[in-house]
Amino acid sequence: MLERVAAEGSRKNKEALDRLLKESDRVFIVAHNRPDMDAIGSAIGMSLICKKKKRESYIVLDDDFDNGEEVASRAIKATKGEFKYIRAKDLDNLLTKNSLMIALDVNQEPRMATKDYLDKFKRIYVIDHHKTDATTIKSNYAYIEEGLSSASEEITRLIGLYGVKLDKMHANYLLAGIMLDSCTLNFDSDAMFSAVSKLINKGAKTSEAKAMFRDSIEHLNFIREISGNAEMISQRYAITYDIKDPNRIFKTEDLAKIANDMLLNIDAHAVFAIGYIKDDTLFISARSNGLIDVSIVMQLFGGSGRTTAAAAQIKGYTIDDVCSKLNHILSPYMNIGQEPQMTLELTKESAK
Ligand SMILES: [Mn+2]
Repeated sequence: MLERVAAEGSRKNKEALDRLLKESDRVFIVAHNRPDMDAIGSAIGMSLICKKKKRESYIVLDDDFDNGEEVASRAIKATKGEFKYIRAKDLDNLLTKNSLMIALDVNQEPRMATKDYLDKFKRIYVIDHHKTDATTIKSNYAYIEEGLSSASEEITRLIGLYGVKLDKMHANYLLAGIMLDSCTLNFDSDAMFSAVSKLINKGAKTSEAKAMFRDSIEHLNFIREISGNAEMISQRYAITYDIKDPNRIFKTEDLAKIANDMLLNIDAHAVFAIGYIKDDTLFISARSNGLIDVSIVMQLFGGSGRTTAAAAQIKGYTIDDVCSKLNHILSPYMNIGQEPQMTLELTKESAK
């Protein structure tokens, strides 16, 4: 996104936030369930804005938050004394008549810890970069823009507009959020780099943000092994799962890492990493180079995401079922010798 366009968006976002904050006494910030570093980085940034505007704010976590990204769990533990992290059930005691809910890095109701309390909020404000669908929350104000690298990028601009003092650690969390969702700054956006530059100016370091995600060599080898077992289909897309132990239970963040590794190292338009995350629940992590809209493919499995990164959680299927369904969905668009269509026009029909 061009910086000029982003700046105009941020100005409007600030205006709307100012208005909603003025009408509200408490703020409840919610990111997506099983948060990642973009979710937590942007939630921390928004808490700092609320502090500056003298509004009491809480970050609402889902009961499964510890099964999100490890680096996000570590950030939550490290900042427990500084920000008020609560669970959805705490809303029973804390909600006021004039509470404001702020959803960051999420727009779909089922992915929010506050989903059972939505009718209790008179005001809802959303900033996100995922696609919308039928489950998108109704809000008073929403800025949902796929041109954003991350929610953290937008919050970084808002922090600038509000004149919030950022310390080095907070700047590093926001930078880590941007780096996660931009595939380590692999996102050609003038506006993103200028947000990154602001964070570096506050003491953030790309090396330190990168180090938050660092893995042990054993774990890295494991990721590489599953990624390296990928099967290439029609010379266009690649699918992988744990061939040796198909019933293995994965962390969703590991399936994301496997998919990222595949996209980086395999000459494919789209990649899919499949594995169980519970005994009866499969997870697909999908990535693409932009020529195939994987969010549409994941929607056919009940999932969601962005053009280049999406995921789905599925019950009642085997890995074989998922593979053949993927092949069925994608094969018409994969004729060798032709470029795949920029955007797949898929309907529920094509998933059958
Ligand atoms: Mn994000």
